[in-house]
Amino acid sequence: MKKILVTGAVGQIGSELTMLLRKKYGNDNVVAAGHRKKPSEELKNSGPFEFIECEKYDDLTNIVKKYDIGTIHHLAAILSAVAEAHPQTAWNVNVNGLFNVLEVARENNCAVMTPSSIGAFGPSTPQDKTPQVTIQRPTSMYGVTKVAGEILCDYYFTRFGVDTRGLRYPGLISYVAPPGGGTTDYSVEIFYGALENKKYTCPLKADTCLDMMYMPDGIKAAVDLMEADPSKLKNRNAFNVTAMNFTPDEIAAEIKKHIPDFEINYDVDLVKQRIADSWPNSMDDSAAREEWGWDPEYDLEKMTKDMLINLSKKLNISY
Ligand code: AKB
Repeated sequence: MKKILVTGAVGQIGSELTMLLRKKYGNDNVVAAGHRKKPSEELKNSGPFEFIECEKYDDLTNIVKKYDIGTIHHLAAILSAVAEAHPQTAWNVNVNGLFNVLEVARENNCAVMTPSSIGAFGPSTPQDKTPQVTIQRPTSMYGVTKVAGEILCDYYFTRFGVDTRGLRYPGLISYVAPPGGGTTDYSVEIFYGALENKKYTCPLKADTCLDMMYMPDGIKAAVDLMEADPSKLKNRNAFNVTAMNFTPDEIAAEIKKHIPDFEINYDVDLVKQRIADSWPNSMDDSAAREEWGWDPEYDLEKMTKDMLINLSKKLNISY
């Protein structure tokens, strides 16, 4: 079989997606690529690992040829809060990096999966049950790069026939690798706070409602989308996918069911709040359900239970 390359393999999605792909398709068939961050022993030792910069054509093309890559899961990206602080870097990594990946994919006949995000929407988008196809005028740099990426992927499909596919992820929650600089990071940090200190100071207002997803559903979505029958895909590059939506107050109440003396308080980060306020409260993911059978397993209750069990084991804390 042609091999799979995962860029951003040391990141929040990449570290778990790589291991799932290795389990499914064989360790040697999945090449993990990181930028600077040290890979975990598990990631490094279970299959091929390479350091690359996706913005560098030679780095990418050499790896694709060396391993005879047929599919690229391109996850290397800068998240929303960091992108707001470093807009040029965000454009370079999120857009120029993707452009390079698409060009190398075109030359080597690879399929490409790349995530978009709820960040691709803005204040003029309908905020509730946001439709699959709607107004996209984001006001964050992250959103600008995500819309550009969606359109670039559409272009490579219609103009060159590259098999591009993508997902608009909501906030992703995981106990394995920490998120790095997103607006939705609070939904992971809150579990560390609850277990380590029985308290957490949230950077978003108590009633900020956002879509979220537990990582097992997130990585399953990427695999399922790439396995979907292409003739059924009408939307292709940016499927709305969600599994739950909640406010900081609501997730705190769910955690309290397991840790009754947990306390949440608020110290609003204006940059993150402005970004969160421009994103939908909830997305309509019926196109993903209809076109390739998207059906998440975890809701708020099930995710919270599983996060606490697994994170407490990882941190060696009982609750
Ligand atoms: C972020 O907060 O930047 C990401 C996202 C929703 O795309 N988690």
